[in-house]
Formats: sequence, structure tokens, C-alpha cells
Amino acid sequence: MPHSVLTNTQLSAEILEMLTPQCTVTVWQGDATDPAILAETEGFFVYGHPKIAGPLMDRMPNLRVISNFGVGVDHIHLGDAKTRGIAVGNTPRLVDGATADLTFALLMAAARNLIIGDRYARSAEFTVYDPNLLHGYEVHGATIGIVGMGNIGQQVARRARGFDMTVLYHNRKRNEAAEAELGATYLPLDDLLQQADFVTLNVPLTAETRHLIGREQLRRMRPTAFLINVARGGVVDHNALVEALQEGWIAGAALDVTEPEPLPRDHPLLRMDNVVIAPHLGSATRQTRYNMARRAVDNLLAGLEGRPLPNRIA
Ligand code: 8YV
Repeated sequence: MPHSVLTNTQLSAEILEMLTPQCTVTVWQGDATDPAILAETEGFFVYGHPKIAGPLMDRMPNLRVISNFGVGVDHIHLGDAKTRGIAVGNTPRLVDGATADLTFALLMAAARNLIIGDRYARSAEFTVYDPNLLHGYEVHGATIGIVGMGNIGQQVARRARGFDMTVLYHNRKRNEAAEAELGATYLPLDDLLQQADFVTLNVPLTAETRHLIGREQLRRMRPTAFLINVARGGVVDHNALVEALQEGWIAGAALDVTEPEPLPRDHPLLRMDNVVIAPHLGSATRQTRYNMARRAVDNLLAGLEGRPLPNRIA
């Protein structure tokens, strides 16, 4: 008998192919999902970031495994899964390189006016080249402050070294191996914010990191500095960010993630020229997404078959 698997979105043909013939897959319709389907669900393939906590798990008494397509699991209540004996899998390490690449893409785009420049170069106004136009900020030789020296943060540090940057970092715990290998200097968060030209956020969203960057922290940053968030929107207090950008406390922000995500279409951040924004593209390369899919499927199948998950987070 194939296993009953629920997913929260229409899966690609590629992923469905990996799941057959071991599984039958049904798309979760929120509260409208047939209770009989929930009752027989053994595995949940989670794509994107739907909130999954105890009350929903309780409607699936046969649920044995939740497999998350991605590394961040802030949308899944791990404690609730644990008390119910439900294994949770994720895809660590696989997203590191692509996410660090995008951190740099955003950093460069913000510092060098790439988006405004692109718009201008396509517009009717660009008729004469003007060397006085769109002077940005130097990236090479600047100081980067990496908040979160985990796997992704370390990949960002590697790229920063290639740009001859001074690398500062803040982390819950000092990472002496990374300091030795990457020439990174540990600083308390407040000092990092005061010294960095580019602050990149590379932390998971947890109770401790929620609104880690608020009014007080943005006030500490330089008026010439940029904030780059490729972590989770919830790490930044967005009201404070709007104020900081409007008042010129910082030069600009580059965001791959927001709170909420997507932002309401009339949100002030969407109208600001000193904001570069992407639709959560951190891990969106063909190769990385394929690797994530493969691992998420392997975690799911292992959980369904009672084997240890290749990557179990809870
Ligand atoms: C994914 C991510 O795109 O891995 C993560 O935590 O945020 C992204 O790489 C996302 O989780 C898709 O499900």
C-alpha cells in the first residue's frame, strides 16, 4: 500500500516523480481538507512556510514525519512535533552556497544602484551618458558585518574575502575556527553595527532573533551603511526599518525576505528607491532546488519507512 502524504502546494512533476510509486500525494486545502484525508496522512511534505503546530498535527493521528523543503523551520512548531513523536526533517548545508551568492548579489545591487540603473538604462530618459550619475558605494575594501556565523554566514565571509573586505561577525557563540580560517573578527552586535558598511543577516528566526534589528540597532548603524536580509523577515522590525530608511539613519536595505511575505502591495518599503527587494530567491537555483528536493524526499521516505532521517531537526 502506498503511503498517504499531504503537501501544502501543488508539487512539481519532478518531485512527484521522486515520490511515486511509494506515496499517494494530496494537496492540503487548509480547513477545507477532507478530515478522512487528514486521518490517514502519514507524511507531510512542507513547501514554503505554512504555519504547522499542534492543533493541525492532532488532526493527523497517523502523522509520522514532516519533511520541510528548506533549512529554516521557524514555521513548524518543533516542540509540538516532538511531544507527538513526529520526526521533522530539513535540508541543511544544501542551501548555503546559493544563499551566500544571493547575499552578495543583493549587497552589490544596493551598493552600486543596479536596480535604479537598470530602470534608467531602459527608460526614455537615458539619451546621453552622464558620468555624474548614480555614484554608489565601494564594495571592495569595505567592512562587512555578518550577523550569524553559521554555515551560510561562513560562505558569505568567504565571498567577502574575495572582495578584500574586512570581515566582522556576531554570533551567539564565538566561532574560533571561522576566525582562524576566514580572518573574521568577533564583535558584540552593537559594535558590529557601528563599524560595518554592510550588515548581512544570516541567522535563523527564533525567539531570540525575532526583531533582533529594531529601532535601537538601526540607530547604531552608519548613515552610509546598508542592511542585507536573506534570513527571515521576522529578524527585522519592519516599522523601524521604514523609519530608518525614511529618516536616513542608514543608506539603504536589500531584502530577500520580509514580514509579512509578501508585503502588502501598498507597503511603504515597496515605494522606496533605497530598497532592493527580491521574492525570497536565496536558494532559487536549479541545482540547489534539485538537491533540496532530493533531500526532502529522502527525509520523507525515511520517516515513512521508519528509518533514521538523513537530516532530522526534531
Ligand atoms: C526555501 C529557505 O526557498 O531553506 C530555507 O530556509 O528559506 C529557502 O531556501 C524555502 O524554505 C522554500 O520552502
